Amino acid sequence: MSDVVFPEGFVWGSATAAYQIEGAAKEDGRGPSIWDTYSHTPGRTLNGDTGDVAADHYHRWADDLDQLSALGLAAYRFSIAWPRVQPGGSGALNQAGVDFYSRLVDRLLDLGIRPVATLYHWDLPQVLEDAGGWPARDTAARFADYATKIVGALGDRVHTWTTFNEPWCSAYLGYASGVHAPGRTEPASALAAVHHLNLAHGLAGRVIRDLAPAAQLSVTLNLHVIRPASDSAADADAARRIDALANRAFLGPMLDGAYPADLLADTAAVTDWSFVRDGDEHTAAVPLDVLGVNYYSTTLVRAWDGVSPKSDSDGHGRSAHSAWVGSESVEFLPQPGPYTAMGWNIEPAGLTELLLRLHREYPELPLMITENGAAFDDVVSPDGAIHDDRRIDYLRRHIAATHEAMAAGADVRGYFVWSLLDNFEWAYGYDRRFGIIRVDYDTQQRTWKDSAHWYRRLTTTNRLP
Ligand code: PNW
Repeated sequence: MSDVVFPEGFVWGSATAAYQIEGAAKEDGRGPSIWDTYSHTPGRTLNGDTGDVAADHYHRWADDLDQLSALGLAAYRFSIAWPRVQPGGSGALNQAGVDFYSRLVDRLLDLGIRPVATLYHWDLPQVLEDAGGWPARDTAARFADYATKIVGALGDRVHTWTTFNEPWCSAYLGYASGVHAPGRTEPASALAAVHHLNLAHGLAGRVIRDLAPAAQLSVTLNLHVIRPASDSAADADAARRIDALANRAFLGPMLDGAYPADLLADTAAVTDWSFVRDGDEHTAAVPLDVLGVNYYSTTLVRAWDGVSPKSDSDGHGRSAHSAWVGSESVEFLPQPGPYTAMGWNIEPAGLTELLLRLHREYPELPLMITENGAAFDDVVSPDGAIHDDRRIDYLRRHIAATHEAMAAGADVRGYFVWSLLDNFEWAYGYDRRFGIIRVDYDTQQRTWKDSAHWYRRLTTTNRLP
C-alpha cells in the first residue's frame, strides 16, 4: 500500500455512548430508561447483562478522558443520557446529572479535545415509553424540550451537536423486531417511530440553530450499503425497497424535506402514514453542517420466490419478527466472510461506496465517520498484552477506504473509532468487545490493546501505519 496521508486538520476521535459505559444507573437522581427496563427483563440480553455498572465511566470519567489525551485524539464523541439530566422526560433538569456532563466537557476543553455531544443514543426515559414512546407524537415535543434545556446548559462550551444516533435502530429494532428496547413488535408503530424521530430531529435541530447559531449541527445515521444478489430486475427492486426503508426513510425528510414516494407505496398495507402532518417534512429538513456516518458492514438481498426456505441474515439479531417492515418479499442472504465476532462481514469497499454515494447525492454536505470498528474475541497474553491484529487490520482497511473516497472527491472531515472502551454491546451484553482499550469487568482496569497503540501512531502522524 502506498503512503496514505490525511490532510492537516482531519479530525481523529473515538466514540462511546452513555448507557454502554456509564453505569451508576441509580445515582444522583438518574431515572430509568427503556434500556434499564429491557436489560432487566429476563431473556432480553445475552447472559442477562445490564448497564447497571458497565465500564463505571460515571466514576472513572477523568481517567478515561486522560486516555483520550494519551491517544492523541482531537475530538471525543459521547452521548448525554436523557434520563440522567431530565429523569421525568419533562420539566426542570436534574442539576446533578447536568453537572456530570458539565465537568466532562470542561475537562475535555482543558485537554484540548473537542466535545461532540449526541443528545440521544437510545436511552429514552421510561416514563416517555409508558406514554407511548417514539410511536407517539408527543415524544418529539419532549425531545425538543430536553434539547432546549441541555443546549442551554452546555451550549456555551459544546460546539458540535448531534441530535440522534442511528434512528434506524431506535425505530425498527426497538418497535418492529424487538431486539432492542423497548422490545415491541408492531410494524405500524415502527414506521410511526421513524416519523417522530425525523420530526424530533427537526424540532431539536431548529432549537439548536436558534440557541447556538455558531454550533455545528449533525445527525448520525447507520446507512446501509445494499447489494442485490443478481442483476435481475426483481433483485434490483428488492434492493430498492430496503434502501427506502433503511436509508431514504431518514435521508428523505432530513435532507430533502420529503418522504420518498416508493417508501409510502411499499408500506401502504402496514400504515397510511396519517401521522405525517402538513409541515412535518419541512421541519425535519433543518439545514445540517455535517452528516455523521456509522459504518460496519454490507447487506445482500434478493427477491424471495415465496416458496424456498427463506434465509434471514440481515445481521440485526434473531427475532421471529422482521425489522424490515412490509418487506416479506425480500430475502437477506448470508455473505462471504471474513466476519467479525458480531457475524458481520468485513467489506471496506462498502464504506468507499457509501461515502461516494453521499457525495454524489449531497455534494454540499460534509461527512464525518462517527463510528467504525469491530468486535473480536480478544485474547489477553500471559504478559497482559492484547495482540488484536484483526482489529488493526479492520481499522487500517476501513481508514484506507475512507481515504480512497476522499481522493475521489468525498468531503470527509473526520473519523471516530468505535469504541474507546469495551462496553455494554446492547443485546449482546459484555460478550462482544469493540474497544481499542480493554476493560476488565472484575477490576475495571483499562489496558491498551495493540490497536490503541496503532491508532495513536495514526492520530499523531496523520499517516496510516
Ligand atoms: C451501533 N444492527 O449499533 C451503535 O451506534 C453502537 O452503540 C453499537 O455499540 C455499535 O454500532 C456496534 O454494534 C448498532 O443490528 C447495533 O445492524 C446494531 C446494528 C447496527 C448498529
